[in-house]
Amino acid sequence: MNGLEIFFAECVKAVDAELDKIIPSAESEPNRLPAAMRWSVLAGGKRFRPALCLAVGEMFGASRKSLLKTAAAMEMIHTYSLIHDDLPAMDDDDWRRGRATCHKKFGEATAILAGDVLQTLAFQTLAEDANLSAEVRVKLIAELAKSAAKMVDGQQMDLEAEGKSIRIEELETIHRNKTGAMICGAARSGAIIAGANEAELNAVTNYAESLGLLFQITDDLLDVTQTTEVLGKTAGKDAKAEKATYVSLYGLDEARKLAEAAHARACGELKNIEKETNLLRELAGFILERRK
Ligand code: GRG
Repeated sequence: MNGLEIFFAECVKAVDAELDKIIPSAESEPNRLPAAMRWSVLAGGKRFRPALCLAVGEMFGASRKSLLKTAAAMEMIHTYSLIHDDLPAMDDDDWRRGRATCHKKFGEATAILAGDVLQTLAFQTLAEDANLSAEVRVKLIAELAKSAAKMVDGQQMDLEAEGKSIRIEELETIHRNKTGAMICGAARSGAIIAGANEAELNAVTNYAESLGLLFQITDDLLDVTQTTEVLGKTAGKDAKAEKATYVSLYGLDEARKLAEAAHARACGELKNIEKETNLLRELAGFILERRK
């Protein structure tokens, strides 16, 4: 394994252990909510947002212990969004993270509630994190609330754009919100925990914004170039839903060039951070090259 693979493997292990501690056990309650939460959260997933939070925080000198609960909270919000995104009223998908979607397994009402409770549990986790000062906790809660609200806004814009022809600027606004906001929030939260200064926080924000766009462009590319089996979610959905994507607006080759440009912008921003930024460069490379 190379350095990045080792980092990711460690992250997945530590974050999954934290999530396992935070989320109630399936036996703890007489209802099926904990089982539904666990079904979706502990189903794998790349754990990219938690990894980014840890990478940025550790680069600025924060301990892993101080970052882990926030990283887990990011993943809970992300998973809630996936559960709700898969619902019949939204993307209506049967397949996520290589298994049945939450509503297919537990029914629609339970899936809605599992998403809801993952969201509230994420904020509770931040509010109660005894490794952090009260001041930092409040900053993190505000950061997560803003990121999650932007994500919801982006989802609404995305739904309203379905079947319409939109301009590239609109597409970018949708994705800066829907996908980019949580990626940006994860990176900024790591920096906040580490006590990064204003200039450092700005550089991290610029890096993560480009990374968020890169993530979405590669997502659009994978939707047309990869199989459902490899992705663990239904491939080819964007064209079916008549969604405007980087591929539908630009074609495959041009979309790849846009991905390379977003990658270059993300890496270029790292020059403004006077720390060892290699891992962040590698994370951007991982997103550019990802196969799922
Ligand atoms: C329903 C509130 C609400 C929001 C939905 C996240 C989202 C907003 C929709 C998901 C649809 C989608 C495919 C978005 C593109 C980018 C994205 C967030 C992909 C999924 O994230 P990954 O690839 O998934 O990190 P894993 O499973 O690896 O965590």
